[in-house]
Amino acid sequence: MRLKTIDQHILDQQRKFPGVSGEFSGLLYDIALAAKLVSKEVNRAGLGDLLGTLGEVNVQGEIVQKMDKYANELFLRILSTGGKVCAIATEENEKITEIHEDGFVGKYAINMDPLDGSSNIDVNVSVGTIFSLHRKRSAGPRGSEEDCLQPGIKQVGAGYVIYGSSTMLVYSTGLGVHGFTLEPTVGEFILSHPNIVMPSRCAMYSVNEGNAAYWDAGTRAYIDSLKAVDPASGRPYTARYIGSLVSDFHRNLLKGGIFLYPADHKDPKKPSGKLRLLFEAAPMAFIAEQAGGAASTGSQRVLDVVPAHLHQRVPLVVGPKSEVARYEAMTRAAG
Ligand code: P6P
Repeated sequence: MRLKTIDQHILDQQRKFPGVSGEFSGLLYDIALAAKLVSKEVNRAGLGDLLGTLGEVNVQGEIVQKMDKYANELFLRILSTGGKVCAIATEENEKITEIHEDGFVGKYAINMDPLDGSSNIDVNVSVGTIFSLHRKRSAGPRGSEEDCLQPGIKQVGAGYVIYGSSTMLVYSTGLGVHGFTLEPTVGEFILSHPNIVMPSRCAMYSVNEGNAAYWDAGTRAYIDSLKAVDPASGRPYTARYIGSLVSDFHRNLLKGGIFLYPADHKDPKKPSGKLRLLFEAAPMAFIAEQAGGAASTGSQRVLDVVPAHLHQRVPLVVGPKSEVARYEAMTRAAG
């Protein structure tokens, strides 16, 4: 396979849309640059003063890791330059960051989780960045919350970076899902996983079974069904749960598996589960559907959910279409 960098891939995809400005491509370049810089720090977090917490709590009520703050500030800084973006919403900030540079306002809005799963950094478990791209839709001259508060079906792109044994950037702009592996010695993302298709058969399931006491009956019935011997394979499913969404999602995307963070009644403040619609569920749903899979809240396609507020949480069930449909049927049947 010819060696293709992400820049060349972005250019090849841009050529399919004659007459475009190239701003969207520029935005993707900026995300790739920020990912390289975060990767450098994540991979040496134990050596610098970037492990541990800051003694702060973010808008999610979660303890802010030093790397959360670093990644959040780095992405905001890089994405605020170049005039492509009008507004950025991140999981770390309560409100959007409205962007205008010398009076110029970009055409795109970004929702992102700059460093998802960051509590795993101190124990050297893979973490990730998740991003979701929308076109500016507000009528006003500048970006606004309305530009970030769009249903997932309106995304013009989405992706994630996984900072693992290697750093990979996986994204889709609606033309399939493509994965790039960072060659750290030259600082280039090289196309390593073209046209990723999610296996239609499930090999494993990913859920935090520690929450089982708080699940509804349909979820419990579905998880129990995965533990029974599957007639097709002659064995039960394998359980794999890392507790880092990007890691669990990426493994299931490549190997075949279903990920669930269902609604649970553990925390009355989070009746819809833990994951955020704009920063986690919607971008992952976009990628899953582009790879031939499905993503549901249990009762609704994730991409159809119209967000009510920036930090809205939703249950997320994402994986092969057949398994997501079976989960929906079992939760409906359980009432
Ligand atoms: P739990 C990380 O904090 C995160 O947001 C996702 O990356 C991950 O899937 C989930 O939370 C893990 O949550 O409750 O199982 O620890």
